Amino acid sequence: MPELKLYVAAASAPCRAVLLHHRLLGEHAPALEVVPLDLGKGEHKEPAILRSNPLHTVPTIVTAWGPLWESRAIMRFMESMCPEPVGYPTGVYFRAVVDRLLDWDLGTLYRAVSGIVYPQVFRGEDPSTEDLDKLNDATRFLDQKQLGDGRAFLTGADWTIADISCAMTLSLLRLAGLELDDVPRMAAWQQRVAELDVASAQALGADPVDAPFQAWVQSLRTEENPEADAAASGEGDGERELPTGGDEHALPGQHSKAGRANPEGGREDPPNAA
Ligand SMILES: N[C@@H](CCC(=O)N[C@@H](CS)C(=O)NCC(=O)O)C(=O)O
Repeated sequence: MPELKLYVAAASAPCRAVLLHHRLLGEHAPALEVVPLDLGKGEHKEPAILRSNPLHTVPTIVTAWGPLWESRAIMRFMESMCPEPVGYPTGVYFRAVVDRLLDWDLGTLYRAVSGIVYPQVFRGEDPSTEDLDKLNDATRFLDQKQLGDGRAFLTGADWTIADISCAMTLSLLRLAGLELDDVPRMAAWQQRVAELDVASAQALGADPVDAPFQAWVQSLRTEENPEADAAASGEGDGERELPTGGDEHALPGQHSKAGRANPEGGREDPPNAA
């Protein structure tokens, strides 16, 4: 019997963050029932969901103690449910640096990314120079400051929930077909997070968490260029709504043993986590 019930829209960035994080918890992961919602059909506004989350956002998780929403809070909660934290360090400073990145993601990176992507995808508006400057400031910070010393992940050799959250936020740029120049370290780090997704999916015999999002990106490309992409993508219905994915993207009751990229790496304060 799963201890936790997680409502998701499978292509949503914060939902993918929570789903990928749960997979990466591996054998430590609390049992989870994943319930896909179709936002296009308003399923997130059904009375049962509103009773759990009056703000009707996904991801929302229902726990033995009560409901919880906000992806970053859910990931911290999941870490607390594990016998030992996996992607949330124990060292007080190291943990605070992860919290700092999560706060920066929510307050700065996500705003910079969504300020460009959503007007473009949903209203066909081109980004302003100011919007692009904000995005460039954020991504250059990641590339040059956070990853500038050649570390594999944002705070060191191992992934943390800050990597998952920031990478999922940045994935939204793919909706706008926006590829950034001059951020090679950031691009390589994004690839590392993508590889965590692929490896944990393979361990489960499941699709990567990215798959429904990839399908959404592909459907937008098909709308823009139906002839070129028809064969590759199948049909697009012209609706620009967040797809929900289907049951095939729900997590099975097993957990990946893929775990952290560097399982031998420490969780205590390292000298250079900032
Ligand atoms: N900051 C929240 C964002 C949650 C959010 O806005 N989710 C969107 C999907 S990406 C949603 O639920 N939209 C439907 C609604 O707001 O009614 C998080 O990280 O969980």
